[in-house]
Amino acid sequence: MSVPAGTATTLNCETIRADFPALHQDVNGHPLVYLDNAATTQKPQAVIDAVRSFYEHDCSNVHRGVHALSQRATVAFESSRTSIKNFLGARDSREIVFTRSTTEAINLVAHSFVGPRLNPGDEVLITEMEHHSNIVPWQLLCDEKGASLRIVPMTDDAELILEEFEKMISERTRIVSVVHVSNALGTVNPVEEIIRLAHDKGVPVMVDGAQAVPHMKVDVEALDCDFYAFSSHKVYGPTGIGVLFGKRERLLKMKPYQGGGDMILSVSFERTTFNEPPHRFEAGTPNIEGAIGLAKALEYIDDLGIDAIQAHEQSLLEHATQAILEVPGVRLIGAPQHRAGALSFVMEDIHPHDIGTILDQEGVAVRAGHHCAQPVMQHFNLSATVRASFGLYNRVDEIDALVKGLHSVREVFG
Ligand code: C6P
Repeated sequence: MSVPAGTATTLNCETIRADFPALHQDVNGHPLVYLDNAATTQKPQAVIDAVRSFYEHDCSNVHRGVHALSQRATVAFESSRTSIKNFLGARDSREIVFTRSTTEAINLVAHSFVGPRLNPGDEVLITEMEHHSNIVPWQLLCDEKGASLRIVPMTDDAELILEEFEKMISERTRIVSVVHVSNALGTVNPVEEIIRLAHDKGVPVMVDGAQAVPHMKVDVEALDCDFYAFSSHKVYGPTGIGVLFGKRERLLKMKPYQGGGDMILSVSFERTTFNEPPHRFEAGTPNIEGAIGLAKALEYIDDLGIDAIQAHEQSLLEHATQAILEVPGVRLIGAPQHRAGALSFVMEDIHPHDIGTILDQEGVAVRAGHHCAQPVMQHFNLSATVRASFGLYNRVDEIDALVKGLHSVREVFG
């Protein structure tokens, strides 16, 4: 596939789909309809080839060897960091830390930035629509430090209540950590405004961008966030690698996350001195092929144009919203003004797991469960929902297959 950078206004799904080998298979006798992109995305051939090429030609450790393979691996690894810096609109590639995932990025900030600054009685402010990855690390830290975790509520439409947020930021707040796009609801949060309000009170902000980066332009400089995290596997890249953007002045003042090779300048039994960021936070041999594959995935997105991807996915969401609601007994969860990537719904008297199982019989892959966001489920008094989540390769006829599957569910359950 070759589309000149930034020129695409609509996506040619057929050309794109040809790039994704895993999409071309039958599941339970039906062509696969993959609508579980919020859990993880399929990978284009270019990403698979980049990972494979590393193992076939350049396989070596980074930052350690003087030999040719190690130098090639180091150049490829570090130029991936530069690609990610450009993709996120960061100023400096030293602001890009490779992690295992969004989860690890949040844990890193909790441990190395907030932990040393958190005292008994201090507060960490998150929201009611967080993924467990943006709840539990803060809970652990608050318990350890005698601090409080405070929760910004949301409405039944699944929108954050900003007036409450404003009231809850206090002189005790040490960080605001907020999800950019909710994985369980699809709500796009007004993070620009949240960051501005927090900064007005001198409070740093961490953004969980796991579900935003695949669906919209993210510019960390324009957002002015202090930290931003995302996972490669949700943006068509390999699993096992994620990214933490951190403002340089913040990273410079942070203590290491883990100890080991590559994060040090010198070690003796008496004293160890630490490397500069980002290496200070990357102990041990990194996921080299993951970084290379991720850079390739971001290049793939850039070639299509993130605006074209967003427009395509928005039209899928609009179609899905209308079509699903026409199925008797279906109720969508939340009605936010801005939604991206995912829709959650329930069907009267039918458990989401049963819906997911019957859809799978028709080749339709969705997620059924609490989506690692149990407080969201509690808000709506539910134990689970069905979630359909979309990616750049999905087509309108796949939504029609989902809707047909939902009619089958009704028939099975009378
Ligand atoms: N959500 C989902 O099906 P990791 O596992 O570290 O790559 O991503 C964690 C994470 C953090 N924040 C948000 C908003 C997320 O959606 C996720 C992952 C997947 O919704 C798997 S639970």
